[in-house]
Amino acid sequence: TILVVGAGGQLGSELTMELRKLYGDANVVASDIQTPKSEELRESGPFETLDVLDKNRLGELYSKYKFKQVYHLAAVLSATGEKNPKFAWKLNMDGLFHVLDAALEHKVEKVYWPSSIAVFGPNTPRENTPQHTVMDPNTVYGISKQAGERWCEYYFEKYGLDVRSLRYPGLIGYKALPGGGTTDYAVDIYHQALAQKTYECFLSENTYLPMMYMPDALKATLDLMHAPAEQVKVRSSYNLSAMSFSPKEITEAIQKHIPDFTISYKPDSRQQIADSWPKSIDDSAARQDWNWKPQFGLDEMTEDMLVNLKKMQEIPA
Ligand code: VAH
Repeated sequence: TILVVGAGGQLGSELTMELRKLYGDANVVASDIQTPKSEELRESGPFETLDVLDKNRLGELYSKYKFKQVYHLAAVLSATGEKNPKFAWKLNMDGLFHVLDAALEHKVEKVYWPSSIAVFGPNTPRENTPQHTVMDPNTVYGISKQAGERWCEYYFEKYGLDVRSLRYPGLIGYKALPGGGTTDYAVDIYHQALAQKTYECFLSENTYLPMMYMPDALKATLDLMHAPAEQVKVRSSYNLSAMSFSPKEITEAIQKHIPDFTISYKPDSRQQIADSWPKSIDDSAARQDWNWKPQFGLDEMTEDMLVNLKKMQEIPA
């Protein structure tokens, strides 16, 4: 069986459904601190409440289900983390330690833990950011991801735990809303374009950020987890990339479908976070080690997002 921690989140809810398709509904236990809103997630397979800070509860679940793999996706993201730095550090770090220690104790075969482009900071080269480079993250979320990468590599080197990780760019999907990140504008904009044909963007028009459509993120995660262990040479976390765009460019892509869509700009505190992150990422290590290759660019994603969001709006909630 597989455990997904944080299964109710933007990535967790889609990854859980993908894993259930692959391994069978009954073999993928979804867990989160609260019952997920998505009925599909609740109805399609086992769900357990789990606060990842509750080590005993985690142990109970490991003993009950004897997990072979664990996907630990529970975290406080960048923007939310800045509002509550100490809690963000505690949840992101203690949550990771609980999952790693339980995985060792219960002989879990593979652990997945997501990192992020947020591990890079103001002094990191911002174009084609290398796999190994200067990293001076200045958000608590980024600091916790950098520390988390160090610990994942340590558990692999020192204890032989097969833990794998990807530095996700901003993730965009239509099935679940994002949870308090700086890249969330790129999801909100599609909803607003359909709902009211205008969007007030919290980042400035030329803020370039690395982004990825959810199907590519799911494929990368499963490709990495299915690769033979000896091919997984990076045990901190792999750079991963699909595209980079600015609010101006995603607006132009949407206007090809909704010509009278308009955008206005009202940068807020998230602008500083975005300005500390890379504009583009060099993911050649992932391409070499386990044949990573993205499928979706901005136009393909925009078409797919609008078509599917329209369909979801037509089906009464
Ligand atoms: C965030 N969506 O904005 C997340 C992600 C690269 C960004 O880590 O915090």
